[in-house]
Amino acid sequence: MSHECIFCKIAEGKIPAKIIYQDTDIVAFHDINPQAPVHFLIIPRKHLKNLLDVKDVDAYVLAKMLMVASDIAGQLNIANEGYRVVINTNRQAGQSVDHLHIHVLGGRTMEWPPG
Ligand code: DGP
Repeated sequence: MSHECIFCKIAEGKIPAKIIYQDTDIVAFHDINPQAPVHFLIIPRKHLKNLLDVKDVDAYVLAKMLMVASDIAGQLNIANEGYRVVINTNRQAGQSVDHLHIHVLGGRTMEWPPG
């Protein structure tokens, strides 16, 4: 864990978040600044900065994050119409929190390519 990391603190329950799902590996919670009618994040409990930090040992957790994203998308009724999964990696891509997270967005039409 990183003492200064806001997502580590959310994972540890030290700061509040609207938690959707959690288990021993991952936590899913609603984004504080939603960019779509449904916008939630999924993080590993393990502090990884971003995709560039992921090693073989993390593959199971990364796959679980993606599968849980689909499960929650179904529960929140965005799966059939469509949802987008985004992993911003480093600053130019828009990463502002240095703890690996996947964004899941849905409930509106989205542009492609993104801006
Ligand atoms: P990114 O820009 O890809 O690093 O996305 C970070 C996201 O995290 C951004 O959409 C806002 C969200 N966020 C930042 N701080 C908090 C927080 O304290 N709680 C919650 N729920 N979301 C946060």
